[in-house]
Amino acid sequence: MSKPVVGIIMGSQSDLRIMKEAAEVLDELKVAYEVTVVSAHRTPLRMVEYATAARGRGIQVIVAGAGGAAHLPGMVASLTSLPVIGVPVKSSNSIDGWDSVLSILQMPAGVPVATVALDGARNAGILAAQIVGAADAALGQRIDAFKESLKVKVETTAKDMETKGWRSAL
Ligand code: RP5
Repeated sequence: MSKPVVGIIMGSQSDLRIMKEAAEVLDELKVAYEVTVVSAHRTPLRMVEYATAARGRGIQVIVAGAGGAAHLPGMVASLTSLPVIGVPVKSSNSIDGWDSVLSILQMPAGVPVATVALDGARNAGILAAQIVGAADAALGQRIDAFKESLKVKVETTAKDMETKGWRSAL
């Protein structure tokens, strides 16, 4: 396995059921990553250590997921010049998910976090791959092929629906 270029972190082990989707799509796209738990509230010094050391270890993008009072992505973004993608997680302590969406989305000027949809870890993984792929032609080609497969899937479904009737698509 080559050196990780994407760091996937989450506030709690309980976020893994969602955050694994970022890892799974990075596997599909053959992008090396690492996965760990870093809690902004329970392990603040570990968060500082992780965020400040990540670039030096070769990480190019951080995907950070958290639920409830979701401070991890924003705080990590405040500590590093690496791009940070935030995943709001609907967790056991979420009111309805909006709490973590807004915590991650509404960052102050100067400290951006690229926020994906609630529980949108798969998109976070794809976006991380696209960021790395901007300067990696081979990865860029794999992402193009991935996007092409999405197109073919929709076109095949549409054709089946049109020719075999909508019931065939249920
Ligand atoms: C957040 O609190 C975590 O990111 C998680 O989504 C949520 C609940 O954590 P646990 O109580 O399940 O550890 O900080």
